[in-house]
Amino acid sequence: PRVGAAPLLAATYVLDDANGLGREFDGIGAVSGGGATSRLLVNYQEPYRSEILDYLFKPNFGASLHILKVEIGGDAQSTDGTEPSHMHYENDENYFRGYEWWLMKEAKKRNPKIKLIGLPWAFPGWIGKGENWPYDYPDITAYYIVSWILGAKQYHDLDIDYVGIWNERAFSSKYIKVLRHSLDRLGLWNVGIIAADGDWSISKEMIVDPYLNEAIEVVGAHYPGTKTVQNAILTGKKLWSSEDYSTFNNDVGAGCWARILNQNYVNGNMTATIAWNLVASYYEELPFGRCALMTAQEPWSGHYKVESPIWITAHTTQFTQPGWSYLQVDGHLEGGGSFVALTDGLGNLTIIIETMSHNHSKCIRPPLPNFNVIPQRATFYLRGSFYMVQTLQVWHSRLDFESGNSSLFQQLHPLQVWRGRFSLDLNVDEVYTLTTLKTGWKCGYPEPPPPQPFPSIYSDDFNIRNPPFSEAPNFADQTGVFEYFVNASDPGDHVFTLRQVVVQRPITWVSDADQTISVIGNFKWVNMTVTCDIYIEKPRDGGVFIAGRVDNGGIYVRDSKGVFFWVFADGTYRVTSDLAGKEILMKGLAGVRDNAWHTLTLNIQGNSASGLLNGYPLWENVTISKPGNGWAALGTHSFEFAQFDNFHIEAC
Ligand code: 147
Ligand code: CA
Repeated sequence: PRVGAAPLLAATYVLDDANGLGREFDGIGAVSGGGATSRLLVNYQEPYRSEILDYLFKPNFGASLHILKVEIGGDAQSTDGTEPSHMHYENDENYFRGYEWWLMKEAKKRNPKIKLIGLPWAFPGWIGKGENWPYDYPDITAYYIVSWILGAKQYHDLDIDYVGIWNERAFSSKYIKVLRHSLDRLGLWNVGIIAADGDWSISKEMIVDPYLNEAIEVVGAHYPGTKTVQNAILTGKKLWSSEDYSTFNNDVGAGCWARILNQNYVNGNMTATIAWNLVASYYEELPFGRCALMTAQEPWSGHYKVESPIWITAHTTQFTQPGWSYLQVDGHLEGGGSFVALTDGLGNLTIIIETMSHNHSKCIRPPLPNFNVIPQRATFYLRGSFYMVQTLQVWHSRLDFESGNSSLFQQLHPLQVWRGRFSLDLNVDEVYTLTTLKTGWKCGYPEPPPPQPFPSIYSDDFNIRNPPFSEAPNFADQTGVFEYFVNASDPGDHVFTLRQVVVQRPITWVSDADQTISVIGNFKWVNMTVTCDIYIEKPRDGGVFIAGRVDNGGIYVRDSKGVFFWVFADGTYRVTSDLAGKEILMKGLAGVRDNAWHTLTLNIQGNSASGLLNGYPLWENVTISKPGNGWAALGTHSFEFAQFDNFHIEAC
């Protein structure tokens, strides 16, 4: 009962299963990758790392996700970094690179029923035999993708449930059929194809091509704005929002997420929604910083934050499962907002109501047409098998944009249902879950440590015999892939190093740089000394750099500026203010050659920089104007092998 004036608007809604149910529900999920979005997560110390994973995957705990979608690494830039491929080269196979295998296993450990999806953003160059296109040799591409699925099973005992085509890029009907055929031939009938992870346009081709239609299990669209198209419905397939959200994870992000989780079904018949991205574990200054369900971007401090979208997710995920069914209802509330109702077919009922206002639920895309939401009284009539329901558990969130004191996923007093009828007074910017399930849970862990900047003195000698991951902590590759490497026969100090291993331009998703680069540290650093041992492997025009004040990465990596100190196998050096190497500040002879170790030091103080080779001054008093701050970095002149060792920064 509401205190004070009666609500302006009162309306009734009927929930009835007597005439059958609506579509089958396939779950709520999130994407790791597309790209490198979980990069910093793996280096969290325990217990924080396990806590974060619990908030994401543990059933009846936090987000309790039903679906985990990961990038099939393609050695190329895919938004916030590169992810390594399981096949860098044609005759190469390795299923222990990167962190997606580990993440899938951690998710499965917590929820054995979680559905797994793999999707490539990019492919290693050899797939296209030199062309920037993955469909000229569909058998090769299918072999590459099927290998990833087989490797998941063979080396990690992971059953992949779905596989995609090429994220947000062209699809090929021919390739999709070849992929389906390759999967079937290997007995992978249970792996469903999702297509085409872009707009809905593939549905038009599916309608006129029964073989294509047959090959595809799910039509997946991105950022559909809660709407589908007639052709998609005509395919008769499951419709998913296979990537959505991508909104900064404050309360507006939570509002976006609450609205689309309901309305993707209500307006668009979509039975799964997948958030980009799972957890913001990449440097915040990279593109789309914190556009994730929660934040864990400081492995050096252990600090992380369970943001409000986690609790919005819980409203659906803790009280439904893939395999439940939506009830047939219109789902629009008369005063604005929406509701969905789901059942397990065994008597359980879950109703999720959202009343998100326009300005408090905008997502990053597409633009949101205007609408109004007002306080309202909703009366529900439960009919059919739900007539017998007597009590509903109540979970409530109110996003408060005035005080900032939102109340998130709180359990309220159970609601008594009287002869299949109950009423609820709804305010604006609220989420309610009403459910017969008593399993809901909100508790969590003690506060993690407070935030800390990246340590201003930092070293890595890469001396680790059996590293748990192929990549060294905190290095965030932006073009190319940098891996731990062992020089078994090295007589001296460089048995264990870091090596750049991508030697051919990949089939890219965006414009990777023509150089390779990995960034590290604090974007706010102004003054710094970077030292690193380097080893050029490529004769003649091979070359490497170390850098400071690097100001860009992710999809903008090609435009990175900073202070770059290069040495080349031909014995020359350069200082440039850009990664592309076009803006030369200084150049000369250094005497560096390939296949030998040298030590580079770059010193940036105020508006002046200097460089040392093997501890001796090589150049000095180079004036720098822009940028004023940025990360440290290392990398190579082209897609070429090179090694790095004894990396050291002192910065402020
Ligand atoms: C998506 C990508 O699939 C993700 O990897 C990530 O980059 C995400 C960031 O928001 O964006 O790609 C899109 C890029 C542009 C549009 C839609 C999706 N767009 O302009 O409609
Ligand atoms: Ca070493």
